[in-house]
Amino acid sequence: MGNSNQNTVFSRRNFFKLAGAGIAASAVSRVAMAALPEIVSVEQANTQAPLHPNTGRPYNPVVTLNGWSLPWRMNAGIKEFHLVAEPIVREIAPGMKAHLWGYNGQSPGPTIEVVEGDKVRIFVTNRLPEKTSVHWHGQVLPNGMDGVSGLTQPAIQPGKTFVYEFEAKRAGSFMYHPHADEMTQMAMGMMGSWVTHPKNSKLMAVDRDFIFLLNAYDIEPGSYKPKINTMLNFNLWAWNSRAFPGIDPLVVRKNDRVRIRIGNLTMTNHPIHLHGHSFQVTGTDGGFVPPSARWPEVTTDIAVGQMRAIEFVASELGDWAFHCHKSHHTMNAMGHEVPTLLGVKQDDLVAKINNLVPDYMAMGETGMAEMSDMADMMPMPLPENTLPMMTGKGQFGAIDMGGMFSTLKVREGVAKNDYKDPGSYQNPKGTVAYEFKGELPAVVSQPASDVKSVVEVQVRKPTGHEGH
Ligand SMILES: [Cu+2]
Repeated sequence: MGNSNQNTVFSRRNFFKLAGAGIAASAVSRVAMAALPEIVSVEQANTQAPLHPNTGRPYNPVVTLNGWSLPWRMNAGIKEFHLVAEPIVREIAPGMKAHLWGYNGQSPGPTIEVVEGDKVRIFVTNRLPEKTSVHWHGQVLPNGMDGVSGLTQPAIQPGKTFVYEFEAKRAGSFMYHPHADEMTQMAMGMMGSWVTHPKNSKLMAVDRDFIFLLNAYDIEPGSYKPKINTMLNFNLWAWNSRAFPGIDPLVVRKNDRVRIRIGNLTMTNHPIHLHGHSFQVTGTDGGFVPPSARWPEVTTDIAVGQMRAIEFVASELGDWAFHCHKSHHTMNAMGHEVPTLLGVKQDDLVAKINNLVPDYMAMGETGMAEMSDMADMMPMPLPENTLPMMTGKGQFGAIDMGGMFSTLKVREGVAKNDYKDPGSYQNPKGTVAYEFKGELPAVVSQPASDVKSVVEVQVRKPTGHEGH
């Protein structure tokens, strides 16, 4: 921790304690004379309290899942932010840390929140070992502020600071990411969310407003750095650089109107699925969707480079699964190369392998869930710094999930700004699936229906091939 104003690193939690709701204002007073806005950095990977605006136009702040929003200062009517591109260490989930590149201490970088019509100035300091730039994905802005190195500006060389200035013209959900050596820098975790709130804070108002980015890494078990030229074979599917069980739950009060904004900066699409409710897609990175163009959904596909905002009323109490529907995206690193062993008797094999590898255990004979059940009973030795394929524990046992998975926790009487995990849902008596303990009836063969016999008649049977 340096004593220069421009180098101050502090715990955001303490900062909130000190400043209360006055975070933006106190940041200003401490550095009022400095040429550059203070650099705010965060060390925790858990969801931070929403940043309520203390200067500028009012708005309802978002909650960044496993992330935070960047404080700003007002300078002659302009909102000034300071982003620092730098190598960081991110906890992907308890038990695994990754050496990534990010902004202001974390990957993804902090969410930037402004209001439609705000004049914005963003200082970007490059502390990476190579050049970078920041592209403001989805913004309508002067061409020279678009952040495409070589095309719209010279790249920001290591050690240099560049200034971006534009007006936030359109309300909506956006992203930021480098446009210089993109393959490396995005594979290393450089990205962040951007929200432009509507000028009229009553427009599109919700009770809880979450945001996160979909991202993916290829980090070999036992190592710390992502492989940057992987195109398809990622082994860590993450939300805001966290994998389940490292992703916080989305906590809401019953009958809250909820918005979840999700941006995709991976190299594949993700069908995001919510249990127990139906939602509407109310926003894209092009802005809000007119009400007449919305339809009910329980899964929405988010293509590469897209941002989607979904909205619903959290009418159903419970712990509802919320996840990517590609089943390989709800798995963690260990186990991607495991062959299918369903139904394969391994007893003899294990005896033989045990001569060579004493600790070898047979796995997958009845499905892969035995891996998480086993981990439950006796933790298996894992290589250092990786995550078991499927994990997470619920009140009824192993959840068998990893990667892009979390829960929407709907509860009665949650206080307005309370986002802390309320624990497992207490299901009312008689509302949980239960075991039937009686006799099973015999299997009855369904006689072929008329339709089926018609089809059979129409199929020309091959003749003279009895031997086949
Ligand atoms: Cu997915």
